Amino acid sequence: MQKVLVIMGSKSDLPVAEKGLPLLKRFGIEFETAVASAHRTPKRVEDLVKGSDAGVFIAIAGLSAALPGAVASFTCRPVIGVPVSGAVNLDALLSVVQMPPGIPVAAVGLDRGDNAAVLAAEILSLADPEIGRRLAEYRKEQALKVEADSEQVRTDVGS
Ligand code: RP5
Repeated sequence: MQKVLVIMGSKSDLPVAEKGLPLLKRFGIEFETAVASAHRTPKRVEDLVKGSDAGVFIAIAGLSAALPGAVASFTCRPVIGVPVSGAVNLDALLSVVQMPPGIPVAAVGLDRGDNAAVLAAEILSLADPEIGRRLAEYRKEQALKVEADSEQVRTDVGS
């Protein structure tokens, strides 16, 4: 079950999803995408989740951002919620974080579709060493970038 279902509350959330999709590909994780609204198409959300064999769900939404919680209500598998930024920001962030007892959503930061993909990979790596190997490689690259940036800054400021 090394699959991720990425659900967006609206097509306008796609740029946030697109931060994570290349990472899922890189980690060798199969994914499907869908648009479904917690408020406008609740039955569609239910059907998508109940009909999915994904091991992890990523739910992306802004404004009242009910989608991650709605997805979690239909599954016992892990749900990662990505709040989408807007005019207010705290609305979506708090909505994703403030789940009631017993139905958690793993919230990442505003617009952090990339971190949602990495977290999904971390969860799936527990049962798949190849995903773990690719994750370790990715993390090493990130560390090397920081070191290269540090060297660049040192050169730029001349000390
Ligand atoms: C969009 O409305 C937002 O980005 C969000 O994903 C969506 C929320 O819609 P509902 O699920 O509340 O209908 O503009």
